[in-house]
Amino acid sequence: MSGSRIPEEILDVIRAAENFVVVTHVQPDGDAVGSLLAMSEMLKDMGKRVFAFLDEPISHLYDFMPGCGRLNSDAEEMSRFIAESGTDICVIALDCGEADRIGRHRELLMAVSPFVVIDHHLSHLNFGDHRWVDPRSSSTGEMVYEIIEALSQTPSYDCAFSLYVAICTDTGSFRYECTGPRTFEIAGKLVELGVRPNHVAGLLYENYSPQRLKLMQMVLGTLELCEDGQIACIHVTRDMFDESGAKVQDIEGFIEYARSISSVKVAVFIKQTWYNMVSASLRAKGGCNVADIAKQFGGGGHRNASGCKFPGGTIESVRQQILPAVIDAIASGGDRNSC
Ligand SMILES: [Mn+2]
Repeated sequence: MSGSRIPEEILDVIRAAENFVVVTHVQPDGDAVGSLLAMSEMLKDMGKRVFAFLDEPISHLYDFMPGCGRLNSDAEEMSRFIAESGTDICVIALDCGEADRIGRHRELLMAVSPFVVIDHHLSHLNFGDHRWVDPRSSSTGEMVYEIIEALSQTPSYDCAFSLYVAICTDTGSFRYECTGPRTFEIAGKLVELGVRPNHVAGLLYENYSPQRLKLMQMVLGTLELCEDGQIACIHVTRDMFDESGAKVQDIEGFIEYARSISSVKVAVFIKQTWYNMVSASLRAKGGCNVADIAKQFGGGGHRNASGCKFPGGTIESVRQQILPAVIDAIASGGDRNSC
């Protein structure tokens, strides 16, 4: 099923403005990078001036994306672009569940008006001037496609490619719950525009370093099951990164292996990415709402995928905090209705 309607004022703002800064969340995933590139591409094709800002240089997992050379992480340059644009400027934040996720330059960006927010996180905390938040959408990429269509634009090949990557990654290759008929309809249109699914799949899933597999071997070696196999817990330590030679971004997708065990309802991945920073990712199967669990620890996300941070924590201290909350959530069954 397709999601909620796009607020008309968002389409009006996009039609009217000449200058745009497009941003997404920190530690950007495929949906974030793909949506950012696709939106920037469409605006450029409409003849607008676009500054596509990424808080940090793009992850090596996504540096194959067409147009990623146009991403700019220079905040001073962005500041100049905003100043030069005067009052004719609009910021579009994509896939950000809350203002904090914009990153270090949040204040500079949020001083700009109009500030448009397009997001699909269930735990979304409202911010900005105009919002379209649709937790039933499979991905922000799907929402960007709807905007392109509502504006009667035709995506270029690069734009279609970016949207396909966004949708493919955020749906776990069309497997997750929010994958609906509209998701396939849009994917079909992107394929008609020239995107080759096998080509994208090769770049996304058969393009890894041996170091990533070495790290995966170590992380899967930490697997522990508890509560009769309903919870799977894995972890990574800073030392494992150093020993394997893998990069922090290489852990993307590891948690899916913990979730793949048939008895598992919630998979927990505790990550010591730096010596003073531990975070946890949660993935659910079935009725358990892990966005609610993450919220208890100041995090957020989707019903089936969420995360939270524990600055200064240790793997063990985080495990001791999180496991009781997961056990409670499984016992209460969770909210089965929302996606
Ligand atoms: Mn997303």
